[in-house]
Amino acid sequence: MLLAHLADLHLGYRQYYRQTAAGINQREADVARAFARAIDGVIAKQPDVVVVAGDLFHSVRPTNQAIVHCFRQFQRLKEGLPRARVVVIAGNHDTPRATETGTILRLFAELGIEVATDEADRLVFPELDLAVLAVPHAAIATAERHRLERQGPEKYQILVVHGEVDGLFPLDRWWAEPGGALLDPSELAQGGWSYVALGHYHVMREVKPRIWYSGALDYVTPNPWGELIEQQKTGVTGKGWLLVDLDSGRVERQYLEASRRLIDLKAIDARDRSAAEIDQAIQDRLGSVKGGIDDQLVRLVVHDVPRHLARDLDHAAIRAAKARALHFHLDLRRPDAHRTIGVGAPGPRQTLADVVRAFLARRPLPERVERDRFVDRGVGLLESVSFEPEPGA
Ligand SMILES: [Mn+2]
Repeated sequence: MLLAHLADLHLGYRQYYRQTAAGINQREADVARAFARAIDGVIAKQPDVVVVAGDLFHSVRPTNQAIVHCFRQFQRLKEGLPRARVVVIAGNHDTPRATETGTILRLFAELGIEVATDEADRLVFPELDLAVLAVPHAAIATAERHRLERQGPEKYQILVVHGEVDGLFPLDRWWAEPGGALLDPSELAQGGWSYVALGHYHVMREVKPRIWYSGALDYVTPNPWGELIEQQKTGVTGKGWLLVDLDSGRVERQYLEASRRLIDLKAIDARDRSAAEIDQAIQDRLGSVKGGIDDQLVRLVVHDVPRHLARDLDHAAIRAAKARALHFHLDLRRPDAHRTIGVGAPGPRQTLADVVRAFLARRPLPERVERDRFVDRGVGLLESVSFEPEPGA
């Protein structure tokens, strides 16, 4: 019995300014293509059941273009796998704050897909001896929810749920997706499941045997560089979906061909260097990329760049690099950005990050929000924004 596990498609996601010849945001087109490639791969493997663990769309009100694309891909899936069961749940990105807003996901029920948007739904497929407990974000985000454990006599019991497994996300998790419901890993492990298909964490990851995040199909968080670091920690080499043998518990990673590369260049230390030397170091780094930076996503961090040196850099050369790459993020960091100061410590040379940290440390919070994580995310978001001085400014 084979299961295909996908999650976090984020169709309609847009980033950067470049458009395709057809006038579509280039990254939105990449994300759409990744889904089409995943559907090709799923059809080729002929699974008995396909689950999509939330965040089909990046927003509650996706564009018509994203809806049509999603509909066509599911239609291809149903035509390619006429006997397979397909189960979809809503993630936090698919779930409207107000219930009267409604959700577009129900549209896909027209194709014979099982869709859970508000409440947990226990779906039984007798011909497969299979039960799927589909738990959308709205059903897990409430305080009074049912325990997630298997019921009934079916041999194969699958849980599909969208949320954050407590303790799994890295401490420097500010790049990760906010807004997920918390899941207790021991509850998942003790539920008696044949397999737990998780959504929300965008990097492929085994939580425990038979409990997995498939990750997203492309880099669709505001800061993909943190995802690269996470991938390296766990030996993951890209984005894709999972093919699961429910009998043996064997999980095969199905990597997708990426539309473009994500290149995080080795950081430069600008201390005691002149503007010309920094310029040279930047060009050396860019020149070291095999195959070139054209149409790729590139980041280069330069530490210890005082404001006056940043102004004196060769901005024409930097602009040229930005024009070649799909996105070139030259992240110039000022010397004092490194300094760490205790929470709330006053001082004449507080950085902006210090001020924000001190403010967030005092801000009243709802009881359920953990202060340290809240503060780290706020400061992380601030620090993810580089300063890129205008020439002559
Ligand atoms: Mn997501």
